[in-house]
Amino acid sequence: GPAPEAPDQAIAWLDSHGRKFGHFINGKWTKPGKTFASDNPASGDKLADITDGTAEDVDAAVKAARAAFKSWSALTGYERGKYLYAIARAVQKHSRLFAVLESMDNGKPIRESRDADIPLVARHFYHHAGWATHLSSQFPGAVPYGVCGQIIPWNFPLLMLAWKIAPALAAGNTVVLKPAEFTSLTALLFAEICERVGLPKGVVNIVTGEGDTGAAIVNHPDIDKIAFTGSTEVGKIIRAATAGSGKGLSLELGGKSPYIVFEDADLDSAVEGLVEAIWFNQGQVCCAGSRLLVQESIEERFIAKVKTRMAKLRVGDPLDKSVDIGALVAPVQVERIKDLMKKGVAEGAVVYEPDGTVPAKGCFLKPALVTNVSPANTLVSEEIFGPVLVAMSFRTPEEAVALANNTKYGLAATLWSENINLALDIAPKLKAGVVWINGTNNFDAAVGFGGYKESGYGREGGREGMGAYLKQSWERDLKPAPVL
Ligand code: TXE
Repeated sequence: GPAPEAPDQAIAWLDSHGRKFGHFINGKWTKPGKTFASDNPASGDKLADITDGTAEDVDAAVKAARAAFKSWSALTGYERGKYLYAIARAVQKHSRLFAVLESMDNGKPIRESRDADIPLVARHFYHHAGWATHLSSQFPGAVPYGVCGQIIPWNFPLLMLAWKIAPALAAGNTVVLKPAEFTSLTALLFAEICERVGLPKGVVNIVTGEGDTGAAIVNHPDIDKIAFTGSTEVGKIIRAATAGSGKGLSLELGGKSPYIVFEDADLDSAVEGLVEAIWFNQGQVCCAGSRLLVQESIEERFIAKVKTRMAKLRVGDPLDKSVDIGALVAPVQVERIKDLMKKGVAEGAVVYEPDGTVPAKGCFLKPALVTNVSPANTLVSEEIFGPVLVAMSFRTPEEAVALANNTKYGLAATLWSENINLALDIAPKLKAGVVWINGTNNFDAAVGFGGYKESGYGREGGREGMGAYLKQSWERDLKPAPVL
């Protein structure tokens, strides 16, 4: 096969920072403070030391963002759009470095960071550069919020940054963003991109840190809007913490999305879709198709096909271009998944894993298929966030809908059928923010993404996502009418 992607360029970049990073505040790098280690989950080796942001660091970043807001929001959309185009081009120019660094930091296969994550990042900035130019015609009277606090997870580090920063900047907001503690590196490289394209200082501020740093952002009195992607547990804390504060809020949280295969589906395509749905990014995807619901009449045949396909999935070095499943993000996530599996098995679940080995060192898990479960099983009800597919069967379309909606989440759903009448009948009955038919995990900057129920609220992408960073004309603070 082809030689693995070389890490040299990423290592040279880390070395150029002495492998120790401060924050990026007001266009400058701060001196590193108290730090924690960021490791490569495939090897366990330390990549860099990252500063654990304090409340004072967050305050400095908010002050910088507040000061920058005045002139940034006063630019025309066209002028802001030019910066977003410049960022998009710079991401493309350095896409190899970004992809390798992302795979080293997060553990995802290079094929995914190279072909999915980084191109989608560039796409998101291009798309929102276009929005910036058209704001006054598309959202007449709307104004930006001000300073946005943005907290993101570790599963798509740079892509989640793009989802947050691109619309915020297009609208004229300034931002304080905290990457997840496991994966700060591409956000820090992104800060350097902002420097290089000459983005005015204070428009983008990156503060690294753990949960406490995130909480300091959420609770800062001079932040106007919070955008969070992460666990439902933390989402609930943030919702409570911001209630009554007047801050805008959007939450993109967990999921347990159904993947429904009807008896008339193109089974081979449905199997390929399933690989994408649950084994993309080691299953660490909020909208992962983690609950297979297969019609009883084809259950045996379909499960056999899935097992055959699973045996062909290659688990290993994320920088190896032929690897399908890389490393999970951190040992704590591997332990979390193993604990859930133990619980599920104790409740009666049967686990299939293909033969073969995975690297002894590093955060690797084989793909797994869980059967013999009822809706009450932990593995059916809880988000596993790993390479674990849970399968159940149904007899009628009505039963498929009932099973699909029997969850506290509602982020995404997938259905496969060659019968367009059936597909169009079922799709609107699924309580999910996005429904894919005969395809899965299709993302586009032009389409809103977000959840129902405990998967959160608010949309990112599309017109709704753009509007989420603008105060609409009817929300603006009304000045009292002058007394004549
Ligand atoms: O998430 P956290 P964790 C789910 C998934 C995963 C589980 C745990 O099931 O196994 O959550 O992951 C910051 N105030 N998802 O513990 O803690 C934190 O520093 C403010 C699904 O890593 O929610 C990080 O930047 N911020 C999800 C971000 O929140 C706080 C993606 C997410 O971390 C905070 C990630 C606090 N009190 C996990 N505590 C998805 N929807 O894709 C932590 N943070």
